[in-house]
Amino acid sequence: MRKFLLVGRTGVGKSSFINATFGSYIAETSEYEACTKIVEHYAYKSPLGDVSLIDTPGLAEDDEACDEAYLSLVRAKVNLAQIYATIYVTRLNETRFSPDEKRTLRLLTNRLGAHIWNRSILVLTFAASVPEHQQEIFAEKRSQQIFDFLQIVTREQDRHKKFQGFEQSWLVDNIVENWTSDGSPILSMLTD
Ligand SMILES: Nc1nc2c(ncn2[C@@H]2O[C@H](COP(=O)(O)OP(=O)(O)OP(=O)(O)O)[C@@H](O)[C@H]2O)c(=O)[nH]1
Ligand SMILES: [Mg+2]
Repeated sequence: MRKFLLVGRTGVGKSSFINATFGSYIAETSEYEACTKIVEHYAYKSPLGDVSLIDTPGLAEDDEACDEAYLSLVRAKVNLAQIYATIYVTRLNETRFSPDEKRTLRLLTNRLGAHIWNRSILVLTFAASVPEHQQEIFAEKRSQQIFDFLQIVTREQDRHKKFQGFEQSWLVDNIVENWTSDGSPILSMLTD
């Protein structure tokens, strides 16, 4: 069973991504308030093999103490050595690289370990909120900012093991139906 750990700030669409993958509402989501408070494993049988998607509480909801508590919970509930890949979820339709996002990336690296990025996927949500002709350029900008910052924070931890880049990067919209005809991108991670 391949296990995927979903992480990112509050409200970016981690739980919604799970629902979109399963095609049903199993992970609670919320428009107006930080929603997921626990770490939950969702198992999924696909024609290509079994998958587990692990939902986690969003970071940057409140102060750093809150983030620390959530990350302790992740460490207690998840065997990180068994994670096949980390899925970092963030919104495509943000035009600034926010201090919240930097703090989130730094805390994830410091508290869970730089190795969580060894096999990692970037999921850019709210894609349909960006005009089609700008999606490519937004995606490039967002991933470059995140890549550059992760190189810095991983090098701080161990200068020989700096971030090598995301294995894949997916543009998704969890809410706008039929946004892509390709089905769940998770399936592409099961075929090798
Ligand atoms: N338009 C659009 N809305 C989305 C998308 N993904 C999530 N949303 C909406 O954004 C809000 C937050 O989504 P959640 O899935 O609860 O976000 P989360 O990352 O799980 O948040 P926490 O549990 O607080 O960490 C909900 O109202 C979703 O319907 C997307 O791709 N497009
Ligand atoms: Mg959630």
